[in-house]
Amino acid sequence: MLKIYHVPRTRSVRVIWLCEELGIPYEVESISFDPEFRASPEWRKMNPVGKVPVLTDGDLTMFESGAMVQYILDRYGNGKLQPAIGTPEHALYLQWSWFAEATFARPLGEIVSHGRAFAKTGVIPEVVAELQDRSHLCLQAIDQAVQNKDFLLGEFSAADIMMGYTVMLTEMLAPSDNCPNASAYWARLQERQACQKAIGYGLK
Ligand SMILES: N[C@@H](CCC(=O)N[C@@H](CS)C(=O)NCC(=O)O)C(=O)O
Repeated sequence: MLKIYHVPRTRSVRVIWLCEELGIPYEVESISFDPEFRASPEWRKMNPVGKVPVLTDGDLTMFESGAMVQYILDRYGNGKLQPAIGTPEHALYLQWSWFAEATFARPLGEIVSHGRAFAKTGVIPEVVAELQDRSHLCLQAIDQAVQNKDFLLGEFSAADIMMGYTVMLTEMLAPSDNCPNASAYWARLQERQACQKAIGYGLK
């Protein structure tokens, strides 16, 4: 049985969302996001850098949300939510999935880290603005990509789950009114029951 170690509003949302879309069984263990817990030897054994999420499947323990998504698809997905491996469509599926975490989420994560590092003295507005600019460039890429289609590949795929979470982070950390197609895309994603369930999981 898949077990997802979850904190609301974190990247474990992606993993719950995927399991819901696929209709496969999973268990959720809600964990603390306190830095003390994440620094504990117990948690570091699960995630060596003390982040969230973690996925276990029997003896397998994984960190990195995108890798979890790919593992679940390949092992339990029966070909759903990703194009056939080795096709140009799969290449684009990989591109958008990686872009969501490696390029787009990066400046957003830095905004959080900067806020934490400068919590006492106050953030440096120029630094935050530069990071937000980099996020907006990524959002513009999404705005263009979904100009004439509902989802990144046309049909809904797991790349939209990867991207949906990052767009949600953008809304929280670098909101922009200048990307109407991206906003409509995010609204479309939020209409999905699986998305609603994942985002709401564990929220009071
Ligand atoms: N690339 C990692 C990023 C993990 C990550 O940054 N998780 C956040 C929550 S969504 C976290 O644990 N932040 C706490 C910290 O960085 O101290 C993944 O996709 O799993």
